[in-house]
This record gives sequence, C-alpha cells and structure tokens, in this order.
Amino acid sequence: NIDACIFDLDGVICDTAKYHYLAWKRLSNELGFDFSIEDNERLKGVSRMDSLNILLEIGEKSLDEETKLELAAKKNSWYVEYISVMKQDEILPGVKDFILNLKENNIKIALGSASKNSMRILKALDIVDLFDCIVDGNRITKAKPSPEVFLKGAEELEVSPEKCVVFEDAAAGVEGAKNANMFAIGVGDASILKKADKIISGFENLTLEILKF
Ligand code: B16
Ligand code: MG
Repeated sequence: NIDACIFDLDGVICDTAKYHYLAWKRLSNELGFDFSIEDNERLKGVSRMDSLNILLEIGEKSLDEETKLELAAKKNSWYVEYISVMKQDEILPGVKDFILNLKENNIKIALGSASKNSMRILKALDIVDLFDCIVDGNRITKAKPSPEVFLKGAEELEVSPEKCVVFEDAAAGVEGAKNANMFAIGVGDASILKKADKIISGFENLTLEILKF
C-alpha cells in the first residue's frame, strides 16, 4: 500500500523546461555560442549551478567562480521574468485531477523539486494548497540523484520511503527516487528513464491502479 506520492515540478506538473531553455539559450548566445534543445535534456532536474557548468562545457568556456555566479543570477532573472506570466492553464493535462483523486483516497502529497523558484511557480498556477509538504531547491544541500529531496519529503509526511511513489521526468530524479528506496514512475520516455519502475506518458485518464507494484 502506498501512503504518499511525491511530485517533481518541472516536467511533471508544468512545462517550465521551455522557459529554462529560453533563458539558458539567451545566456549562451550572449556568451557567443548556441545551445540546442537536445543539449537542454542534460539540464533537466539538475541544479542551477550544475546546469551552468554543463552549458559552459558545451560552449567550451572556463570562467572564474564570481563570473559564474553573476551569469547564473542573470539567467535566473530572465527565467523569473518568463515564469511570472504563467497561468493555471499551464498545469499539465490531468495532473491536478490525479492529485485530487489521491487526496480523496488519503494518500499524502509532497513536492520534491530542485528548483529554488518552486513557490513562485506553484503560486502562479494557484496550486500551493494541493501539497501537504513542499521540499524545493532552497531546502536541500545535495542535488538529484541524491535522495535528499525525496527523503526529506517522506520524513515530513511521516511515511516510510518504501511506501512512497515519486513521479519524475528526469533521469537524475528517477535515480534519486531509487536511491531513496521509493518506487519511481517516469513521466516521459522509457529510453531516457531506464531506472523507473513504470513509465507513463502523462496523467490524462490515469487511475490509482498505477500505484500497484
Ligand atoms: P532553479 P525540477 C529543476 O526542477 C529543473 O528541471 C532544472 O532544469 C533546473 O535547473 C532546476 O530545477 C533548478 O531550478 O534555477 O529555478 O532553482 O525538475 O526538480 O522540478
Ligand atoms: Mg523535472
């Protein structure tokens, strides 16, 4: 029996990846190189500074720490600008109904996201109240695939990890869930999310049957 479900944000509840991509691309162009949508896959679920390091590796740039912090702040200010106009219709199809269904069945709900902008996004989408517990990038010290973000969620919900299911769109996130000893349901492509226990393409028409392992 499953006691709790932990949801990743970007790529599971909403598609903020496109805004991250626009902001990173703008930064790479400013630095004199291009950044493709394929390269963007590598940034999913990865922290802001780790993302910048991957971007700089692609552009073959090496910069000092201070400059890197400035660039990360610049990217974030653009990103915040893009997400500031997000509306409720940017919640991915079916996910809100699925969460409401879980709640009706006494399954607890947590957010487990690497993003330091999680609160801002949940507010824009008007879904803060859906969550019994919110663990975001401001509350963790180790990025996915570390299990930290998910274990913190389970601890706060007072449920044991073996009774948690994590919904994740990123390979690093699926790995983090498995490292936490939880079930992992990959949202997206099975060839990318190899370690997931199950794969779904989205939440439309999804029933609680999916929680049977
Ligand atoms: P921020 P998730 C992650 O969110 C994104 O997938 C990843 O691309 C981003 O770099 C990371 O958050 C940090 O975001 O710069 O807003 O702190 O998928 O863990 O919900
Ligand atoms: Mg994600």
